[in-house]
Amino acid sequence: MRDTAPQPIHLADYQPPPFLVEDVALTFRLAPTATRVIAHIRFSPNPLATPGHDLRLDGEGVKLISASLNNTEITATPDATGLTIPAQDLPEGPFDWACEVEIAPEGNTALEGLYMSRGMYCTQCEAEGFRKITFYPDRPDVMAPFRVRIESDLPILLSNGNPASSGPGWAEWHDPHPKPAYLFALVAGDLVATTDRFTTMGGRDVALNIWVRRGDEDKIAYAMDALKRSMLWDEQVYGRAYDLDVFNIVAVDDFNMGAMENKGLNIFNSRYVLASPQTATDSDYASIERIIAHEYFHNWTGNRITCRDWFQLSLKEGLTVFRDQQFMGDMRSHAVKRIEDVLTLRARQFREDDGPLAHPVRPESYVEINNFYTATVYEKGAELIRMLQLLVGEDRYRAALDLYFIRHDGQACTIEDWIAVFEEAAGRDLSQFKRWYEQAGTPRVDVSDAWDDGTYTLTLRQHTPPSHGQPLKEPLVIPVAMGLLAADGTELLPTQVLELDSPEQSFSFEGLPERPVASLLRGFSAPVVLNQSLSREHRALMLAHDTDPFNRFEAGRTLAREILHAMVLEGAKPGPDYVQALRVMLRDEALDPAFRALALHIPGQDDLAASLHAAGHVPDPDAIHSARSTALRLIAEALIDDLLQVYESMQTPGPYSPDAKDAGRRALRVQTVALLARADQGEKAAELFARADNMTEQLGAWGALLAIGKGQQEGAQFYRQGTEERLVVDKWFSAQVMHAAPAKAASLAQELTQHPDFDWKNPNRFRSVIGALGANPAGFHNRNGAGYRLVADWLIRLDGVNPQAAARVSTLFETWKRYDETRQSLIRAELDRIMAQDRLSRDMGEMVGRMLG
Ligand code: 0A1
Ligand code: ZN
Repeated sequence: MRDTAPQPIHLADYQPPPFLVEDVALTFRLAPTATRVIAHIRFSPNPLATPGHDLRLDGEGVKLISASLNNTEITATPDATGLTIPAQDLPEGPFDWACEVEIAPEGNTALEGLYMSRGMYCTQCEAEGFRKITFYPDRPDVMAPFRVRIESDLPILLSNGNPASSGPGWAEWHDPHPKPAYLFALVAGDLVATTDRFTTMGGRDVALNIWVRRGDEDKIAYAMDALKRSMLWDEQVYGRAYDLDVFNIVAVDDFNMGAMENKGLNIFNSRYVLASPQTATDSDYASIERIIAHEYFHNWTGNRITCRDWFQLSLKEGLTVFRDQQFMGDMRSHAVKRIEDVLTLRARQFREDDGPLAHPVRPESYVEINNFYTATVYEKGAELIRMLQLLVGEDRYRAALDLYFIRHDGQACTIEDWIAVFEEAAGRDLSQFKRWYEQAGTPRVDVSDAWDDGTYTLTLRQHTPPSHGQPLKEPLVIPVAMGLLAADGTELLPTQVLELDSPEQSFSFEGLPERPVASLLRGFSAPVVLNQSLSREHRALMLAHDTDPFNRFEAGRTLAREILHAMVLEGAKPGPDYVQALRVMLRDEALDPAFRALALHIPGQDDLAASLHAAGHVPDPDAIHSARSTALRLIAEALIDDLLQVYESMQTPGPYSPDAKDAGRRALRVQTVALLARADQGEKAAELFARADNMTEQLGAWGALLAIGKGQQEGAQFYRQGTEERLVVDKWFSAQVMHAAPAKAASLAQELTQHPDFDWKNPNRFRSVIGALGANPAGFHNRNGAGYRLVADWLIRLDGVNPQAAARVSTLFETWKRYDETRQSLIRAELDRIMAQDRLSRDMGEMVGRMLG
């Protein structure tokens, strides 16, 4: 255990930086074990700060070789987190600081700062990685233009901004746009580019380059296409154009997160760039499209306008996620995209918000900021913006954004700045709305209704459960989009938005011909749990007739959840009415196949564990797993002819195309083949596996076989064809673990960690085994505790080399308090064991400490 727990940092303690940076010039002499970094920085006192401060520069793991002030050499003695030049040693007014440091990228396994990935140099500076490169005021409200010179024998040398000049063994870059250090990037390697061009609406001719390792050039066409569509979309929808002459994207194999929006030089986890029909699934293609767009959109929401401090992270992330969701809806289907986004929100953010790691969209304190790149900051943050748009209307939303871009370009901003542009553009007070940023936890909205002679009255009550440090919550402004349906399915009242802003409120609708069924929270208009008790007939009515596609989906999902609860708790069986409703949906050719595929998915194990817990039960992962398996078998047996027919009809003629239309057909095909396997029709999946010319169908078919205890032969073939493809081998690992039978999952995962291809220091590979075990809840939570032990062993091991990646995976334990006493004590023992480690990282210490509460 560590002697002293690291101290939290509080939003309330924010102080403006005492010194601003006018200009930065960096020279890198690259060498794997001894890279030299020479920095020349011009500082000036910040007029907004009190005078007389020491100069404090952050720096971690950097060896100081020499330093000077205004060209006079000085001696400075760094401590563990940086160095201080006392105020009395500083010249009056602006001054030049220079220093030379040495760093060792080869030994940097944390993948933060400057590191190496298979012979290539690469950086990751968000959130606080720049301090591992040189001494610097490493905070987002210090923005400066950068000049960078790279010296190396490697052929390709890249940094932010525009190329300035180059010669044999060196290259210089200039980024004229002032930026915080977290957006700094450098790449050097033997890379090849595919180049394209884009002309902005202002007439700027931009070179677009996607850099990959030799051999991967054939896998970037889709990413390039997505980039060009993103650039055009941001001009057309937000009026935002690109602002440099080049836009570089680099794919790197070792990367902690998905991708990074460094100015003019986006760096991507290769799994979100590289795609061919044989190596990537349709959902990989969709992720590539989304993440390419996300990083590109950051150029305005994040880079041109950045965050004042890390508490404001959702200012850039929530907004950019909202923008990428809008983009994906425009590119594909709004209805399907909304359903997928809500499923992700519930699976990740509601899970977080209901457990010990709950925190507000704008947290008030943190120990390690890297632990706050969460579903709450990202996905719930995006939901807040969606609600703002709904509350003020699309035109005023756009006016607010225009004002935001004009007023704050080049600044480091806060959530207050953001709310203010909405208040001005919409002419309304949003102080109550701001609570959404400040209160953790998912609000509950309980519904009751009454009918009296033509008048229908809806009563809505809201409450948000207590969370760590926030025992009492204030009422929020909750936009509830709703409509009313008649018993025959016709719409009596089209969608309108109710604003629920008190603990309890009633809304009356007069002059109705009959008692209606209320279709509430259409489009999932607010990130809340809606408790509306409806009969099965009414849910079936909504499933068949609601004009809102989200609520149609939701009605089916809620029905399925209720049936599964009854199966888990009472051993019930799915009734014929539910099966018939599924059949109608499955056969409805007017419906988008992608929508039908989603509607056929029954709630997953974790969804059921959460919902059973919310209903006051202690979830039993074994019972959930077996109820789901039984439900899938019974549904499949009852629908076998329909499934066979739809399976055949969903073939995609012609060569593979990742577009939404074909992807939707494949999704339905894979979904039907997986159900057929449950009804003893595994040969269909085997056949599909053998014939498939694309990864979506191949992996879908293999997964269907694995889920019924088959697929050995297919697994061997899958591995053989993928040996040279790291991203395919990741899938080979994860599919086996995810689909393993509960009693065998942990031992299989354990066995796979001994496989020669289990390169555990590579974050993607680590997650493909250890993370995948968490995606097999009955396996992970097996009563013998083997899953818990294995995960804890590996978290401890990874924490020693890559704390950030390890801390993220530790969230597998975040739901531990839902479970029975035996499981809780097994998990507690593992969390205690992690906590007792000698050299526990700050990242892991904070996560486990919060989970232990
Ligand atoms: N800003 C990036 C994600 C990112 C965040 C943190 C990182 O290291 C701690 C790396 C990347 C994005 O939103 O895409
Ligand atoms: Zn982002």
